[in-house]
Amino acid sequence: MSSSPLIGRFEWLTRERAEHLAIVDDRESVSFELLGQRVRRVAAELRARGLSGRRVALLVTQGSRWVEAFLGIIAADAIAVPLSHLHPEAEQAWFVQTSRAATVVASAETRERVAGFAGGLPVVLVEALRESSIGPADIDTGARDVAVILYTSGTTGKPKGALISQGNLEATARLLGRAWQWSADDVLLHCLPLHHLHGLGIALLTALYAGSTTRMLEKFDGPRMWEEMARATVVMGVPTMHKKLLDAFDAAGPETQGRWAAHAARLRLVTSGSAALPTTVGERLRALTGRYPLERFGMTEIGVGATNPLDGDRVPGSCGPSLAGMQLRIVKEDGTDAAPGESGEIWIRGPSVFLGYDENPAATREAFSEGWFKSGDTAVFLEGDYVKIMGRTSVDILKSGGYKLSALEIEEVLREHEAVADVAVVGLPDETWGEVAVAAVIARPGRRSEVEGEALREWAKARIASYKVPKRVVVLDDFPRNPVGKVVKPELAKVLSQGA
Ligand code: MLC
Ligand code: AMP
Repeated sequence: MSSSPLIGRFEWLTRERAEHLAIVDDRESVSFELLGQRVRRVAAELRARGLSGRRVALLVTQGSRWVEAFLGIIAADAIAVPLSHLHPEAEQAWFVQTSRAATVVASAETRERVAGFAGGLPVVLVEALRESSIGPADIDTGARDVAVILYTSGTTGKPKGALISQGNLEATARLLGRAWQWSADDVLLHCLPLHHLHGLGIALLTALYAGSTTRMLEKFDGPRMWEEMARATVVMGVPTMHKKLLDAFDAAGPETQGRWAAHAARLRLVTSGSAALPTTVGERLRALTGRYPLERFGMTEIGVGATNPLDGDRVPGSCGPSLAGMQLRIVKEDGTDAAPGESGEIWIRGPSVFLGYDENPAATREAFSEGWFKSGDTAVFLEGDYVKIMGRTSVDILKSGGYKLSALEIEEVLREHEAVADVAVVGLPDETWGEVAVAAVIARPGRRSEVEGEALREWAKARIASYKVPKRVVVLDDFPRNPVGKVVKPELAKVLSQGA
């Protein structure tokens, strides 16, 4: 038996639930036994290549091959750096270099793209790794501290790499397994991106850990989700997915709606997280599924900190009390704990709190106070320890469709455009995305047309993921500024909302 908490659990599952399906994707259905065999082969190959203890990036189509590559990297005692197909080449190269990846694992479909940004690093195909002839390795990982690096945007320009251990991932899977009563009978319908904690730790690994089956789609697709719900017990999503599911429902004919409503009514659990769930969306889901969706609060750095109960009262607009096994405080500016109704910052402590930021001891130090992780979220306790999130403490952090965006990172990129004299990015409320990034730009004299309309957006798409590209660019003569010349973003947001 492996000494590693996460891999040890999978080893047990591959024996005890050998025939049970672990992953079902559009190509194949993989039992726990087969998953275990393939993970061992991937691990054996990676070890033979001297990658234990090294960082291994992966850009693999979502599905069984992604899971095999990811678990194989961990079982080889290497550190996984999941990449996303949404990032253009320049960003991918940055992630690979910054993480100091030694190799990139690709799949047949992603091979060409990976070759474009791997910068001379070896590229190996998961299809070859999982058919290795070396012979399955005995998994005896030393369970080095770091299992995975997930990049998350912060209040500084570039994203920071959060160092997450196997113990962290195991804790999230175990605590959620208990709180949400996961069982081997569950079938998770999975459509979340796997390079973020929601899709990876909260959804996929929690389901696998419980010995459940995961029906994995390559990407979110409203109508397909409704059809696949027929065979699912659990659906997890960000609020934008739930909104888009409802939009797809509304666009369907009466017969289809009847079928989809029957699928929804059979679900055991629908969860929402990564951003605030609008109560209008929640209530419509209640009407279709019979229960208000279970909203919970989480973060890359901490796993899940608070959750509404599976069986008790789910309070719309709240994320429930702290997850059993985690501790949560709301701390006022003066460092004392907030009484119910008083606002403060959420601080978290517990087994799923990450190890720190990669190569960034200053940011790590700043993020903690006496062992508590300071989330940067403002919140209040309602009655009965239920937490209500009021928003981010920093105006420069946006949440759009569940992705965390840094206004400063986007500004830094847009400022490189030669026709841009100055730029400020703010978040504006949006029905579908929760919040959208909008860029206010001061153009250099005579160069307005180079940034107006779609011009700056198109230019930016080659440099940053399109979900980070501001949905709207507004050219202004100047920004609202304070006496020392600093842009007053709340004022700017008002100006931009009026012009919307
Ligand atoms: C896509 N676009 C977005 C966007 N997603 N723009 C802003 N915000 C987003 N989140 C862009 C596309 O690039 C495209 O740009 C245009 O919007 C239309 O895209 P689409 O086809 O409508 O989008 P879709 O593919 O359906 O994606 C929507 C989505 C996706 C909701 C499925 O955003 C998504 O997977 N979000 C999940 C994010 C997530 O997992 N976060 C978890 C973080 S962990 P253009 O210009 O090319 O047309 C965490 C911890 C916790 O937060 O607690 O869970
Ligand atoms: P990320 O850094 O991408 O992991 O995003 C974590 C952030 O998402 C948290 O700090 C919150 O700001 C936000 N978040 C997560 N869940 C919720 C929720 N249920 N309601 C409001 N915000 C949330």
